[in-house]
Amino acid sequence: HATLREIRRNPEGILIAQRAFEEFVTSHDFRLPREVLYTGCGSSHFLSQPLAMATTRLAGRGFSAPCSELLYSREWYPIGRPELLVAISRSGETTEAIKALDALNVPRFALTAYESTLSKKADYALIVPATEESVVMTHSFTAFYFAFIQLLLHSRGLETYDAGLVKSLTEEVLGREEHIREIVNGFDFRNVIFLGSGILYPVALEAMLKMKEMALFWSEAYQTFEVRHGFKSIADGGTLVVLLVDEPFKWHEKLTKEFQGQKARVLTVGRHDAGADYFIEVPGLSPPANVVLYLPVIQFLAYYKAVERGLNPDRPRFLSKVVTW
Ligand code: F1P
Repeated sequence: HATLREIRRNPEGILIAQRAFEEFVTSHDFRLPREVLYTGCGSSHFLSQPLAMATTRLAGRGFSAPCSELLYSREWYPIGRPELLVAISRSGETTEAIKALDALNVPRFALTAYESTLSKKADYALIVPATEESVVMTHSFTAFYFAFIQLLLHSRGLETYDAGLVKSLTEEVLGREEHIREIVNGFDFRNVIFLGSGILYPVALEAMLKMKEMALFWSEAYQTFEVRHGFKSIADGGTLVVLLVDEPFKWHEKLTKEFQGQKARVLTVGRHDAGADYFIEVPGLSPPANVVLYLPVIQFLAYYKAVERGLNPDRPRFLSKVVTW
């Protein structure tokens, strides 16, 4: 499958991203402003969320909304006074993303894989050529994220990440592929709940989408401890709970026990196992780049669930690579 090849290309995506970032900053005298509004559709929207969070964290204000909300319901959102609109689209041809560029009267920035309608229409374009055959976004998500985080750090006068190091840590995570396949094949779960907090929450959302897109499979995502407030009633012996966490503390262990008490099984993805049934270790890397190391894990999970269900994740039913209208 193209999808599998593309997931395995995550480390290469880091280098593609680094090259795109370096080319961009050498050819443009550009700094990201303090207040930035991010938008996209589907995976590109879930990518806009951690970018907005990182912007807020790194001495600024970031906000994200799906393109369609920006177009038709923006009066309901605290958009603030953005100085730049960043539209994200792998294809650069998604109707809503192209239209969203015109939603506000501010400078426009495109983050995309191609010279496209979006890149040509925007005032600035960061083209990260992590191109994909599959309908679903995998390594392109990672590459777009890393390239933009580098640009953000550079814009704030902060030290950028060592791309070679991030690439080798990503390779280490790819080494977990067989273990992930065994977990998926060893437990025939009927539904899956992804949990993440802070910048790992949008990773949980992306994981939920990957499961739906690739494996046509029932999945949910919550901010980690929010799941206890009603939502956990659906978890039983047929449930896999995937806990994404850099540094677990007591509450994570308690949460794991609570789910195990309901006969659900817990998979921790992170630095320590927090008492879970399964554990995928992710090497240490400071936020916001740590996100990069979780992405191949959630992509492999969805991929192997799809294969187990006899589906072709390259061409999921009812979906198309570019959504136009
Ligand atoms: C956005 C998107 C993808 C999704 C599917 C349909 O595409 O929603 O995230 O996986 O392929 O399109 P794009 O605007 O990033 O090209």
